[in-house]
Amino acid sequence: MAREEETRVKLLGLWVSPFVRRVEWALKLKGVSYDYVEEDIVNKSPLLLELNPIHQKVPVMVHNGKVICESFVLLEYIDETWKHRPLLPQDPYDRATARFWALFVEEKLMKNAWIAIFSEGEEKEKAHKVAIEAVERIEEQLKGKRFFGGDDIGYLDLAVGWVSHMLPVWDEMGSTNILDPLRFPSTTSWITNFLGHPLIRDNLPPRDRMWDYFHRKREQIMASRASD
Ligand SMILES: N[C@@H](CCC(=O)N[C@@H](CS)C(=O)NCC(=O)O)C(=O)O
Repeated sequence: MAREEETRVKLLGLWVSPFVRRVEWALKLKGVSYDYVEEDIVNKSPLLLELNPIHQKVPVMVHNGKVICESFVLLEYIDETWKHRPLLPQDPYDRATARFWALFVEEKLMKNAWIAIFSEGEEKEKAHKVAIEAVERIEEQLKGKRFFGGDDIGYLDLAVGWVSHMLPVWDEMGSTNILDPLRFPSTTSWITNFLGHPLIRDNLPPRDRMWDYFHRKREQIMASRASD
């Protein structure tokens, strides 16, 4: 890989963002060096607003002057630009399947696990049920495998990576026990395998800081709901 090309990557991110984290993992797995710029998403910088005027969200990556947004789009861009150590499977059907599950986990598990930590009563029960059903599906995908794609970390592991370190924090905060290790042994083993990878282990948001961050967010959401 040309050194010149390496230095031309800039990533706008937020330390706690699962969307940013998956992009950072991909860059690191590929050995691409990049300049990281931490954003304040409460007071967005003029640079963020200029680079991602449509969604105004991180991650945003700039490569050789070209701007790319949306974490799943970025994972694919990174995989296609730096072709060594592929992240997506080679077979088209396997690629389609990995993309399908990445979207499924985002829509069903991430959304509902988050709702379950600050809601109550029927709303919490409903979100909890959908989240558990999503983990049941993940469990089926992982049976007998170290990682989603087999023996090494790939696209789907990075897409679902937040489940390994963020979901346990949410689970504890919301007393939800979505990741019940007795019910989901394959998912629990995957978490151990994923977190055991040196590149992942060394690139995780600190647990205490995550706790404080989500605790504050949860309080804000609950207060604004109470005043509605
Ligand atoms: N679908 C986007 C989601 C990105 C996203 O929601 N980023 C959050 C940080 S975790 C953000 O920038 N939020 C700012 C806002 O909502 O205004 C992706 O996968 O990149």
